[in-house]
Amino acid sequence: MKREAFKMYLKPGFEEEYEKRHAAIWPELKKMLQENGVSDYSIYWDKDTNILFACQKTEGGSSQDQGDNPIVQKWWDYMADIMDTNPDNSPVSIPLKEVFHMD
Ligand code: RM4
Repeated sequence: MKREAFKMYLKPGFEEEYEKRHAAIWPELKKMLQENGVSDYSIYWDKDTNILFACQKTEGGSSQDQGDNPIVQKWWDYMADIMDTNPDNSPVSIPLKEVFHMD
């Protein structure tokens, strides 16, 4: 098991929409991520910068490495209107270095 963290970028003014869409996350996406070893997955929003900080536990790859799965790509396409994205609609995701952890 690894702990992974990364940051993404929300377009200004879309915090409520972002939270609303995630509260209704597609069951098939959630199931796919869990089956691919992603768990304990949280995303936090920094209101001052619109940066989204994500942390998760993984068994063999981050949620951000699952772009070859059609469900993930469909979700990324769905979310692209409110996030900073790459040309393929994947969210711009910058890995973060863990500098402290306490169980
Ligand atoms: C985020 C982003 C991530 C995805 C989560 C569920 O907004 O799209 O890639 O893993 O949602």
